[in-house]
Amino acid sequence: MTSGLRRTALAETARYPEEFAELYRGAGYWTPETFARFLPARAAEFGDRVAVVGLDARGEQRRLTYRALDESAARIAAGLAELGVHAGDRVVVQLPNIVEYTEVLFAVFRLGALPVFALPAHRAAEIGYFCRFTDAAAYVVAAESGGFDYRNLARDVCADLDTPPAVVVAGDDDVEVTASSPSPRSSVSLDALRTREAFPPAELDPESVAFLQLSGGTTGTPKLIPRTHSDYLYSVRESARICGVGADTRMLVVLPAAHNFPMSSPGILGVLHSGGTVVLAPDPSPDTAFALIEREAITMASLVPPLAMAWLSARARSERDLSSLQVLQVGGAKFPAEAARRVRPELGCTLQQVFGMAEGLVNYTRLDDDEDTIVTTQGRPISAHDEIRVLDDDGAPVPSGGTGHLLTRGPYTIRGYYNAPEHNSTSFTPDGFYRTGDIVRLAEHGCLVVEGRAKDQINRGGEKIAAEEVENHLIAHPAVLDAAVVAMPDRYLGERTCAFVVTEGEAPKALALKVFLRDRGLAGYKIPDKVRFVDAFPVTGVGKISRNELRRALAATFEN
Ligand code: OOB
Repeated sequence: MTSGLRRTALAETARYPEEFAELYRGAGYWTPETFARFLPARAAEFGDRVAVVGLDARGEQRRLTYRALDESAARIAAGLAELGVHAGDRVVVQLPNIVEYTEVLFAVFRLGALPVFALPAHRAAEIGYFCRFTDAAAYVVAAESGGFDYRNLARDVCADLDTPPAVVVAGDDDVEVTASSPSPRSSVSLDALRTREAFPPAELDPESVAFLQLSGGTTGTPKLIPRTHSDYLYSVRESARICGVGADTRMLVVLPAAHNFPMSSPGILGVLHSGGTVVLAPDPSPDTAFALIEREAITMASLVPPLAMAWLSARARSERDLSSLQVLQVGGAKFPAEAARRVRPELGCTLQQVFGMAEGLVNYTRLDDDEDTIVTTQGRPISAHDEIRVLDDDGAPVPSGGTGHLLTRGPYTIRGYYNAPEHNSTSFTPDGFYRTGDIVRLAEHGCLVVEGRAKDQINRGGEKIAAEEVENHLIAHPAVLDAAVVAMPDRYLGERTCAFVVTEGEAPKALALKVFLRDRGLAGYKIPDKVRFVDAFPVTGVGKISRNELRRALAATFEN
């Protein structure tokens, strides 16, 4: 019953007005294909080709053909169904870049259940929220990864929930009880689910919600993004075409696989759509990546700017043969032109800048653009039906070539966040444009140049942090009266976070505040890099904290 009600709510938040739906169907953008049938169709077409290469949760090297991947997904889907996961249910998936990620993803899709894409860096605060807010039926983790035990995290999360999800563990599911989580909860190993019979692909409405993606966010709690089969598949197909992805593409996935960029721009889904091979990198270091490029004859990879810089500086010291690499995509944060210019001469491949957002709109520089466009712009939209507005602070269009707020509407950009009516009323215009919070300039040939950001978010090398979310956690400390989190410039990451804090009584040490946030279960990348204690905040004319003033103060410190 609850699940049925929730499903209706989900369908409502994701609905496009009929006139637009008709337009997108009529243009051939939205097709009847769904993610439940995506892999079975590719397995029929590409059966014995290798779909995925990577380590599994136990560290064993695996190569899965399209047929083998589809068979695994079909059996895991049956196992999940026996656990009580049904079409329309939500499944929080938190897996590192291991082959099980693809098996589980397509198992959940096949059932018609909705993955909720958590990142490996998320901890109890985020995961608990996702489980509660989406009323998750299951939560899938790896036993251990990067020195962190996700079984303990699952137990901590479940202990706090009235109706905990079924926990599925990839890798060894031996229970290890810690002091912080003394009551072990039942969980099941992914391998135990594999022994079942194949589950048939669900029959789904292609315009229904396929999954919930995470927003970088600007608010106290993360927002969830409902993407439909039709809208997302359109962006995947078009991205694959624009980026020249085909059956010969061998893509290295370095970024966390669940992020929108490596998943769909054109990412894992674009490669699997086209019959190519996805190679999952177990860690993002240039050494690991270069060895895999050589061994697997990688043709394409996608990176955030700090990793691209790390590749550039490691290249000179490396003996590896990178000659197979044709395209290096860089996005998620602004890639400085000076670094962009070095990609072709030093890495021997074409740079493609990608400016996208999990809410929808993705821009690419085209592979045949002139070098200046590739180096100095963030590309142009995927679709002829992506509508772009650049507006001044008062909402009036800026003159051609001017800088302003980017708003967008189109065939794969959402019309609202899941279950967030208040936030939606400010994040979207009444006629359905999404306010991206990005400040852009429309350059020649319709290319966008990202000039800044108006939203209260920190972009820490591609990882997005909502200022308000961290501030709320800081204010929960008994000695903290008020907090303001802002970005400070950083040579390597582009930005890092600085928390300005007003305290009462004896100020805690900065380290103690960081430990406090960690103990509250906040993901590591959201813990402020710097904490500054101040007596009071500068305020704006209307009495709000002036973040601009704080940013200026920080920038001045860094110039000295
Ligand atoms: C990607 O998606 P999100 O949802 O993690 O973050 C979106 C935000 C954008 O609004 C913008 O502020 C920033 O990230 N951003 C960039 C950028 N790409 C993203 N800022 C400057 N230059 C760029 N190239 O980050 C994402 C989703 C799909 C594909 C690529 C990136």
